Order: sequence, then C-alpha cells, then structure tokens
Amino acid sequence: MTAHFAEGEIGLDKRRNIWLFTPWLVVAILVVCSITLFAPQVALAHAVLVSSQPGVNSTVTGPEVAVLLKYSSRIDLEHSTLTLLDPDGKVVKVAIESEPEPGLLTAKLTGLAKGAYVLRWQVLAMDGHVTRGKVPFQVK
Ligand SMILES: [Cu+2]
Repeated sequence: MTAHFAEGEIGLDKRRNIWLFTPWLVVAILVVCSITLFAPQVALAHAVLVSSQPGVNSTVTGPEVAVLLKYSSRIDLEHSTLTLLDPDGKVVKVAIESEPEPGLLTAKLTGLAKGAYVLRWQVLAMDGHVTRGKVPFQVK
C-alpha cells in the first residue's frame, strides 16, 4: 500500500482520502472501545464489597468491634441487612448504624467473646440488584 502512495497523482489522491477518513476511523475505534470497556461496568452497577473492617479472615480484638463495609455503589439502607453468626452457631441481626458516605455502612458489634464469627451482609443497590456476601473473622 505505502509503495503506491509514492507513485504520483493517484497515490496522492488515495493518501488524501485516507487522511480524510482516518479521524473518523479513530473516533469509531474509540467509541467501540469505550462501549466494550464501560458496558460491563454499567451491568455491574450493583453493590460489590470493596473493602471491609474487620477484614476477611482477619483477627480483631473484642469485645467491641467496629464494622465498616465499603461498597462499589450507593445502597438502600432500608433494604439492607447485616447478621452475625457467632462461635456457638447463633445468628444475630446487627443494626446498621449509618451510611456516612454513599456505599459505606457502619455498625457496632458488642460483647464478642473470643472465637470465630461470620458477618453476613445483604445489600440492595440503587440499580435494584441485591448482592450478598460474608466476612469471616476471628476475635482474640
Ligand atoms: Cu446491578
């Protein structure tokens, strides 16, 4: 192809045509790329746990443990629940204290004896999707 461009008028015309449509080609490629890049993220607008305190499989000091759950999107507090499975296998509902910033939940666990616990969460994201997960941790 490049050899033809150097061969006089026809080549120059072709080159001019290529220059004319190249910006559009670039724009088209960018549009296609951004659609493929952002489409999965739009589909995943539901809340995914980004970080947690206590951390997954971490060991913390009792008997009071502050809970901080950070999600990838804003959530609906009214339709979100936290429960705690204690070392005896008992499940207790945990009150969500606040949402100091969008997607951040806080709660306080009190009276935790030494042992293995599982904090289970279920949240409703603003896109209407419910996600759930668990944070196992140890109290020393
Ligand atoms: Cu979703």
